Amino acid sequence: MRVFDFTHAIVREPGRSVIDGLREDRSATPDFEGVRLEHTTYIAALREAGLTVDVLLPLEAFPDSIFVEDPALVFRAGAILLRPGAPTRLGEREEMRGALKRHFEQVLELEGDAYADGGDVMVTPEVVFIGLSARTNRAGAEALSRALERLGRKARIAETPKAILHFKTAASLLDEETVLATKTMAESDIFDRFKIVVTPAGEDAAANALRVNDTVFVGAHFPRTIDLLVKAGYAVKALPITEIAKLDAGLSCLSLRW
Ligand code: CIR
Repeated sequence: MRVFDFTHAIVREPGRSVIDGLREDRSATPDFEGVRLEHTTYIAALREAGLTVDVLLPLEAFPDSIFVEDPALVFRAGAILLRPGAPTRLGEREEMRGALKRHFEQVLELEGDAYADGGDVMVTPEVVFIGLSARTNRAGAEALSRALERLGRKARIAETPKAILHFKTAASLLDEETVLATKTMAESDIFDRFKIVVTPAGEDAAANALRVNDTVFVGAHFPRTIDLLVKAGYAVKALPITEIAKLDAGLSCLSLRW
């Protein structure tokens, strides 16, 4: 099985509080109905790709809790409960525990007071990249490396370029040997063993794409990236993500997949 072959996913419906989620740019408020519609469309795309989706109930107390990828990391062999780096998101960890216990026999935990967000973790066939960021500190990355080892995965800690929220804000896996990455990420030596498709100018945010089985999910508002990927032979599913993008998020962080 390839690292992007999945049969299951966990998502969480947005609560009304989602519009109060963390975001750098306070100028445009996301529209709740818009977020909900984009989220519903995303779930439908996962199902269409063949996944069984466990939809968790909204959590009004945690505006960012639709981004289920940040408090946990899952593999077929087991799950890891993380410690999100944003103080307002740390409580999402406990809210995820029950769902992980339901689906996985083995649930490991990031211990101590270190922190790591799933958005900083990119699983590739050989290694699992852990990007250091404002949300993932070195102690968190090291604790996560040890947990990954217990699940039979080798970790590689990397620097996330400055001003990028999460490692996967700027890169995603397209296939076993190719990544989609922003120019900045492509120019670092992080992906020296990969072929790199660079996001076209003005479409940096398209790098937060998501390979699910034979399909690559890409934001529908990135026509040049879509064109590039289609020409390269990928089966692309264009998904609306403009309201959710106002919350500094993309397509990978909306689900946990295994
Ligand atoms: C946050 O700042 O935590 C949320 N508003 C967005 C999180 C997006 N997650 C991700 O990129 N992995």
